[in-house]
Amino acid sequence: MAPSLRAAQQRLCMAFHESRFNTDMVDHEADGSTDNGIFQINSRQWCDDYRSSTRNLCHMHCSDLLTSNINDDIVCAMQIVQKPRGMGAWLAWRKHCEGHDLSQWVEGCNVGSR
Ligand SMILES: [Ca+2]
Repeated sequence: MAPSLRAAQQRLCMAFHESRFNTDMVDHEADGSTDNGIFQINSRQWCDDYRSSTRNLCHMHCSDLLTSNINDDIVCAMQIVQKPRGMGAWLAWRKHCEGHDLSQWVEGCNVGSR
């Protein structure tokens, strides 16, 4: 299987288990930070929600992670994946996707056979 297809499976599985593909989902964490959008990106490290202190490593407002346009969400998620933990940054990925058979996630996408 092409590496890009394998990566797509991992990301789809992660996004489903984090947000059920809900782009405007906000989760409030015990430390006062928020997890935002389809990839549940946390405000402590990655975006600014104007309420908690943040490193804002993606240089964006958390509200931009709640729009139906997920291009900027993907750019931010790509930065998170570059870190040593990789996809392991997402708890739901570790719980539901890591080491699982993910072939269902690209079924019907018509990729890989051409
Ligand atoms: Ca967005």
